[in-house]
Formats: sequence, structure tokens, C-alpha cells
Amino acid sequence: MDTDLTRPAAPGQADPIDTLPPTFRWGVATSSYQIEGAVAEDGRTPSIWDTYCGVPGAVANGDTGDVACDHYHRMPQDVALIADLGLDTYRFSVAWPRVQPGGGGPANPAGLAFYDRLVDELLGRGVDPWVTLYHWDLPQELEDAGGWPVRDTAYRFADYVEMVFAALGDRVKTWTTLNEPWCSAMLGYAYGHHAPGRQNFADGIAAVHHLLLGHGLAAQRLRAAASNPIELGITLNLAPADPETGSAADRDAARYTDGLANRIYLDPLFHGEYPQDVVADLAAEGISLPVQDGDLEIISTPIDVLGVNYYFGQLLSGVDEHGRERDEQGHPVRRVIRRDLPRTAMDWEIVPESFEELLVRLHRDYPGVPLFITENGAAFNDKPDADGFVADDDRVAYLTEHLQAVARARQAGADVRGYFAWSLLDNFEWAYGYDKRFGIVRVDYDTQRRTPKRSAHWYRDTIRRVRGER
Ligand code: IFM
Repeated sequence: MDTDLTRPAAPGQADPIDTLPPTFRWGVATSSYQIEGAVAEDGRTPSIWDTYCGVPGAVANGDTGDVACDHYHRMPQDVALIADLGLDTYRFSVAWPRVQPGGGGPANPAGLAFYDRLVDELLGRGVDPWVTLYHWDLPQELEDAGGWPVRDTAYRFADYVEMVFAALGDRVKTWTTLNEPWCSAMLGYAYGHHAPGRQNFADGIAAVHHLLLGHGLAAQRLRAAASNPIELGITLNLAPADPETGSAADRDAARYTDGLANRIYLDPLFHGEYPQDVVADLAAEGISLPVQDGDLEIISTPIDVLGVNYYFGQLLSGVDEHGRERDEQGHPVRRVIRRDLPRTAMDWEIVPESFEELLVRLHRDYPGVPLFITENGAAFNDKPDADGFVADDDRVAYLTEHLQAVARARQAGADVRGYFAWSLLDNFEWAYGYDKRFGIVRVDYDTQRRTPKRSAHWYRDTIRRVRGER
């Protein structure tokens, strides 16, 4: 592999990536439903995603996670890939309906055994397991009972978390409760783009609170169960929202968007309260968060790490194309401006500067908690050669610019301690099915052959360079 790939574009210029410390943690991330397949094996029952995939038109091409990357059967080979890349940590998620079929009753030993084997395989190869306890595969029975808009789901989640910890807590040190509660709540219940496909804004807001409550309850149970120190955290997808101009309307549109995307999660977790302006925005729409006495103390249970997933930034305007600040129903205009910027295959703007600003802001507004980039990466329209190799220079450029942003944020004081590329493998990209490829390793879905892309070689070489191994 051409070693020049790991050097910055401008010759002679120092690469900020080289300032990352030798202790920096490097990994890749995946999630259960996106890669495992084997949806009906060893006692697993359907999750909301199995059901949603069966809804006509819900997922591109009618794709499902039934087979996905067949990771359930190819796990040792995939762990070998991770180890060969020189990664020290692997972030994966546990499928609730595998461990506790139906979301109630006792643990399923056969389901837990898969994660038991995975953890041993990782440790045997010198890779630290980083567990995410919920990456969207809610057991269907719990959705039938009301799903995340219902308070009881938070308590069921905490019970399930205890089961996983009882099985893996002797070997796994790092535990993330939820992945991206914004997606679970808003895409799942408010906008209907994800499972379970409901479209009710009030349900989405109720889901926000019960997901956070579930996180807090799980955090308390994990702390109580752990006899050795653990690293405990949550992963949020944070999307910076900047005003297009300094006008009051634009600033208010950005404030509103930032409130519902970012602060509605960060403030209760770290300040023990929901932001007053968000509460007022919701009240204006006749909606309140279903907070009960003591909930905010539970939600703000101290954590050790904050996982940050970053993909894009947003520019907000408070006026429509005709210069009006109110729409026909009299609601304030909040419009995402389409900038003339490079985009990924997801049509997401590539804005590494917003990443740097986000990390510095987290350090300023929510100080004291170490940050890990638990996901960052990009889908592009990969073109494999006859051997299945993808020369994905676009992905290499994306990862380079975003790692440079991380390094610059660290230089500005942000306590970022690790980075996980999303994703190890091309996989099931939710409502986009298999059309969008995020992997640094290509998966040929006909043969399940894995072929590291140029970005995988680049990632391995960059890590070696930063660690001073070459
Ligand atoms: O694939 C998803 C992942 O499951 C959660 N974070 C964003 C990724 C890309 O959309």
C-alpha cells in the first residue's frame, strides 16, 4: 500500500493527526441488526426492525437484516479482520431479542453464548470489547405493549442490561447504554422513517424521556453490579445547527434545532434538567415531557465517557424562500439550508469544521467527561475492481479530514480519547437497505466475501504512524 496515503495533502505541512497521543484508542463500530443475520436462530425473536422490514415500501428494495453480513456465523473471521487492522477496541451492540427473547422472562443462554464467544475471541486477539446495549433492536413484544413512549419499557431495558452484565461483566470494561436515542425517538416514533414507523411527535418526545430514563436506570444497575471499575457511558448523535446569518429569526431557528437535536439529551444527562427553552418550545406545541419525581436524578447518574457520533453539520434559516418568518399555519420557519458543499452518498454535507466546533463546545458546555468518537464515517458509491478491491479515496479523504478535526479539537482543549470508524463492514443501512455502503471493508453480499478497501489500509497505516510503530 502506498504510504503517501497517510500523509496530509500539502507536502511539508505537519499533519494534526500526528499530535494524537500514543494512548489514543482506535477502533471500528458495528451494530447487531446491521451485520449479524441469523434472525431466527438460537431462540432469537423478532425485533421492531424485523417487523418494519416486512412493511411494503419501508426499506429500499425490500431489504431485510435476515442474513445481513452473516456475522453470526463468520464472527471469528471478522474479529481476525479487526485484529489485522491493528485496532485496539471493537464497538459492537448486543441484540436484546437474542438475549431475552420477547423482551421478558429469563435470559436465553444460547443467545448470550454468541456474545460470550465474541468477547473471548476479541480478548484472545488483544482487542478490547466495547459493548453497546441498545442499537435499536427493541423486542417486538415490547413495542406491542407501547414501545419507548411507555414508561415501563425503561424498566424492562434495565432488567435486560443486568442480564448482559451478568454474562459479560467479568471481561467487558466499557459499557454504552444507548446508541443515538434521537434516532430511536424521532426517526422511530415522530417521523416514521425508522422502526417502528410511527408518526406522532408527542410519542417521539415521550420516547426521548423514557430512553433517557432507561439509560439512567441501566447506569445505576451496572454500577451496582460491577465489582471492578467499569467505563460507563451513552452515545449521542450530535448534529451542530448554525444560523445562516446573525438575524434573530435565523438564530432562533438554530436554537430550536439545536435544542431538539442535542441539548434535550445533553442537559438532562449532565445538568440534571431539560433546557427551559426546549420545554417552552414543546409547551407551545401542546406537548410536555412525561417527567416524574426523581427521574432527572436517575438520568443524570454520573457517567465516565460520552460517545459522540458525528456525520454532518446543518445551517439553519428562520425565513422561507419568500423571506417570510411564519408558515401558513403561523408556525416559525425553521429551514435547513442546502449549502454548496461536497456530500456523501447519503446526501449529507461534509463539514469537518463543524465536528471540531462541536467537540470544543462539548468541552466548554459539558466539561469533565472524556469524549470518544464512537462513530464517524461516510457512504460513497464504491466501485469495486474485478478482485473486489475498492480504491475509496473519497472515504480516505473524509476520514482524514475528520480525524484532523478531532486532533485540532484536542489541541483546543477537548478531551477526546478515541475514535471508532463507522463501519468495519458494509452493512444493512436501515431504511436504505444495502444500497449505502459505509464499510472500510467491502462485503460482497452474494458470496459474503470481505475485501479491505483502500480506506482500511489507510486506517491501519495511520494508526501505526501515530503510535510510532513505523
Ligand atoms: O448506520 C448508522 C448507525 O446504525 C447509527 N449511526 C449512523 C450510521 C450511518 O447512518
